[in-house]
Amino acid sequence: MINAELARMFERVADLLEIAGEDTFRVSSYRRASRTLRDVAVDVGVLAAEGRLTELPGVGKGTAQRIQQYLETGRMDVLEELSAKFPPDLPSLLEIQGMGPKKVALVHKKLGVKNLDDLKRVIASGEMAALAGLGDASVKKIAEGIAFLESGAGRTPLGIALPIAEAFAERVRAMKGVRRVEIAGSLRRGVETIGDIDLLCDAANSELVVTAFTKLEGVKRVLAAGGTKGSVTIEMEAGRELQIDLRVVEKEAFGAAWQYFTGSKEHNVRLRERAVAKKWRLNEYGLYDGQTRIAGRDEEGIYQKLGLPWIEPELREDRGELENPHLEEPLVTLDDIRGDLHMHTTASDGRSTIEEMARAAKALGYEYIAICDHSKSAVIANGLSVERLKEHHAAIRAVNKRVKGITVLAGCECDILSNGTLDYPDEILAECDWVVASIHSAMGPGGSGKHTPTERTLAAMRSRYVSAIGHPTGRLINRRAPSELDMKVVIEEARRTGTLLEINASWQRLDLNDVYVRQAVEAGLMLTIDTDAHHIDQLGAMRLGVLTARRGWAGKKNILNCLPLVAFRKRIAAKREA
Ligand code: DGT
Ligand code: CA
Ligand code: CA
Ligand code: ZN
Repeated sequence: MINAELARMFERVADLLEIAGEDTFRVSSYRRASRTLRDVAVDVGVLAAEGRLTELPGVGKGTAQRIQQYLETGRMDVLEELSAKFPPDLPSLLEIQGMGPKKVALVHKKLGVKNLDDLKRVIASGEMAALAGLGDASVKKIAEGIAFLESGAGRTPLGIALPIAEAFAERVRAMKGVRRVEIAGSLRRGVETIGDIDLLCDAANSELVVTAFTKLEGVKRVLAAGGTKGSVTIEMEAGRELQIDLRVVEKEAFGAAWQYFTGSKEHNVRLRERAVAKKWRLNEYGLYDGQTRIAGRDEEGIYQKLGLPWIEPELREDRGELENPHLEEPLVTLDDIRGDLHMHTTASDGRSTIEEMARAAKALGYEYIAICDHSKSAVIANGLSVERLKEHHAAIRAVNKRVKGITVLAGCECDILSNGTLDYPDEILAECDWVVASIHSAMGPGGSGKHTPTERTLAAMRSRYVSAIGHPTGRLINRRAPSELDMKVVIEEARRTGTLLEINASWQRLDLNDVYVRQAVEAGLMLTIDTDAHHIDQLGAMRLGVLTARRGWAGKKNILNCLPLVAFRKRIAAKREA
């Protein structure tokens, strides 16, 4: 869609302006425009035709003109002029942790660095550390940033891949003669990053479908187009490509194929061993006793013949699901979720109002939400002073009265400062219905001060007013490594103090991750799943958090926001009154 394309272009302009050393006001106006374009559900092309572009938040006259120019001519002067000044791969260096725009400009100017390979070379040769203003420590951090980036290289975050896969599945479903389309692979298992998208399809004429698939709008390259399989790529940000595989399989083998291509490979290996032990064969066409196919039409049949209940895709990682296939209680589902306890509004760095959030959450069927804007030390996020928090809470309570059918709680996301203290005094926290405490600063290994992230987290949990710890490890998928939290200690203290740990469902975070969720669930801990939405469109991220929870074997009883409001309130009060 044109919105996403324009959003990418403005993002690029902002990056290049930063490298060029332009003032931050101009840079952030492009970033704002980019974010708006990403978020709005209406087609910008339609708005432009109606002359209504400037109605969008963050889109002024200048931006509107640039959008118009691009829609009319397919070019954008400002981007072309800036692009001409720098090598094309230079902005991608900004993705490296520790490489800000000043450093990118510096290594480009002084050392002629044009791309990642150049950067690695000047790090290895010591030329970079010798530059004035850069020390060994900062170069070491950048080297670590590169290693981290490369460890996840080429993998697409779940939250980006999922809607793309669903859109393609829908388009294949609409083709003539197509009877069924399903998502398989790591995406079906809800893995946090995706190597490629795998689609399965049952159709009357497989060649026709494969051909039509390779001709879908948005396809960049066709890697394969055979009788039963098509493989294409689509373009992602920074020139990256994402592969989509489509396999057409016969109806009688659909279950076997779905099982096989869902994986994981490790799970499949173990399952095949069970088949071999019975002197059978298991492959993508079915389960065979000699030449006879004894299962394959559906997944249940395969598992059943192998003496197993059907296993949830999110568990298929060979992490004990074959030894202990019977769950005590079903995994949590999106339907079980009754509220969302972490979201921002225009009062701090969000882009929807309290009332918009309340109405959108109500439309999702929620019983309650908590508005949690940033606290005063979060300056770049427009954090609230005590005075502003009080006004904000009054506004939240007014919305709660006005909007019927949902309870809107007045909360905050209180920074955990570098010495482990909280950003608001106790008497202010006591006025909040719900407090998420999060680390947003000095997160590096050991933090920048004397206090480690573990110590800061423990200190926050010991406050009776802290209901939950937000995004506990602070990681950003593919961008920032998790802080070195001693999770065992954190979980134990969470249990002792009655503090919740959050599964932050934002696609950039998914923090806690699946492995830590499992650890918490095994310790009998309760967790929350929250979207940290900054716009009503982001409330839908809840399903990503639910997938992560399911990968950690969490049932409804492990998730606080599956409780009805009254029980939920009791649980919070219990910690305060303990
Ligand atoms: P990805 O794409 O890297 O995120 O991960 P997957 O799990 O989607 O892997 P992919 O796309 O290479 O293959 C899809 C599934 O097909 C995989 O989960 C299991 C199955 N599969 C692929 N290759 C093999 C194999 O060599 N042996 C077995 N047992 N299964 C395989
Ligand atoms: Ca895949
Ligand atoms: Ca694949
Ligand atoms: Zn937040």
